[in-house]
Amino acid sequence: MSIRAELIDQDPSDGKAGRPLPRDFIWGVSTSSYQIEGAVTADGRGASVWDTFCRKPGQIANGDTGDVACDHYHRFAEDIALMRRLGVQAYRFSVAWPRVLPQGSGPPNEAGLAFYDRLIDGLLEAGIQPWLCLYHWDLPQALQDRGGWEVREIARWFGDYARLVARRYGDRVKHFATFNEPSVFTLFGYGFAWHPPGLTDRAALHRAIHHVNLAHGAGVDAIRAVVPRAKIAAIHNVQPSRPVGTTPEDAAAARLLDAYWNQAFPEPQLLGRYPAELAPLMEAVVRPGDFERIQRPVDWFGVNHYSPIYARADAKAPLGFAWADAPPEAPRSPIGWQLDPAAFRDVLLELHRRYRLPIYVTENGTGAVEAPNDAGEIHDRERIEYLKAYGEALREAVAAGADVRGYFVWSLLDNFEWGAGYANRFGLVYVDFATQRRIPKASAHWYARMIHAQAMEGVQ
Ligand code: IFM
Repeated sequence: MSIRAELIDQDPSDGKAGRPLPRDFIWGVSTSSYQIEGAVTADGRGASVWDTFCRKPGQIANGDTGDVACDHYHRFAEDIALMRRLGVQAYRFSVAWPRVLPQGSGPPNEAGLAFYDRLIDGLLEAGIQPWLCLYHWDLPQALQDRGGWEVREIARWFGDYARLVARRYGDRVKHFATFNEPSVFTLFGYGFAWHPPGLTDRAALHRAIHHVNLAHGAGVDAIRAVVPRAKIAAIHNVQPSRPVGTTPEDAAAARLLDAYWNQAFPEPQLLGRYPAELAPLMEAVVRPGDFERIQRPVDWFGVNHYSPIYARADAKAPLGFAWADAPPEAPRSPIGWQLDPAAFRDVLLELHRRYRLPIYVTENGTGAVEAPNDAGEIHDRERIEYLKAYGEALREAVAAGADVRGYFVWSLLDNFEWGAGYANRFGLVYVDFATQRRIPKASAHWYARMIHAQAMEGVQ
């Protein structure tokens, strides 16, 4: 990418602030299958729960769907070229389970598998490491019809899917993640009805949590058996959970949200137990031997971090608490998410202290409602400021001892932002969804320059 002086900040300390990172620190970008691929009926892909959910009136802003998204399925080579020009060393993407197993289990779809061959080969040719995530929320609808995450059998279905993927790509992919943000798709899908399957059912939520944890263990075992040297993890979203008010009830609500959001998956997966707030609630679904099945050795911790979250006590809500807004005086991003880089630093330090695994930040970034100016450029200064501030927080955490080894911006491209549809843009690269034209934003130029400066520092 040519560095366009008028589009980048001239501060020579951009995002570096003089604190050294490990020499082999990885800079990357992240995406996910349903959010970018489109081509939802191409070449034998089966339906996913998101295809179904998007068709329910009122669920997605503007009635948007992932039917076309960024058409990455057909334009992946152009997207790899964009990454190459950014200078990223790694790309985290997810495999669409229904593209490779249209019914979720049973016969694989060769055309779907071949798509990821092309993607992985293209990345390797471009010198970019493929980091493969098995599950970023697009469950095959056929498995949802058989009970989805509520049935225990899904751990075996997921293990079989993981084995298929590991066998096919394990010769070229070295970094695998089982799940992306399991707490989001379980809590939003079964507690708040904001994601598929659209339920507010506490017992169903607890079944889903436990079966995702069992599936994680089965997935780790399947990948390890096929690719013994693979580096395997799960990716968790971790952000401080805060009470919106000062009452003891709000404090309890924040503790419960913390348990569902930050602990329901890492604690059993890494420490072999549910957190105290959840343990009694999970008793009905946990069977003898389950924690041994769940707590399988992993190699790294994937953390996605955006903003603190807030809870308010609400006795009438299915979970006993409501999702709440940050205080009005809190600094916010253009789409209203609280800005708090110190929280990011503290989360990294706490994860290091608690789990003692190498940490990779697999998502961090900020959303905006954006359009090109008359010159066709996107001057996303707020995103650059965000990336600088959060980059500095990361450096502070590393300087204080956190073992953080990589950072992936969410996201490479503007994409389908779930319930917000295409309104909220998180990309370093702008996507004109009418024409599929890609335009690197000022932040893309900034990120390229920062990665280049880091590389230069490393060779000195
Ligand atoms: O777009 C999402 C992504 O799918 C999961 N993490 C948060 C991002 C921004 O909301």
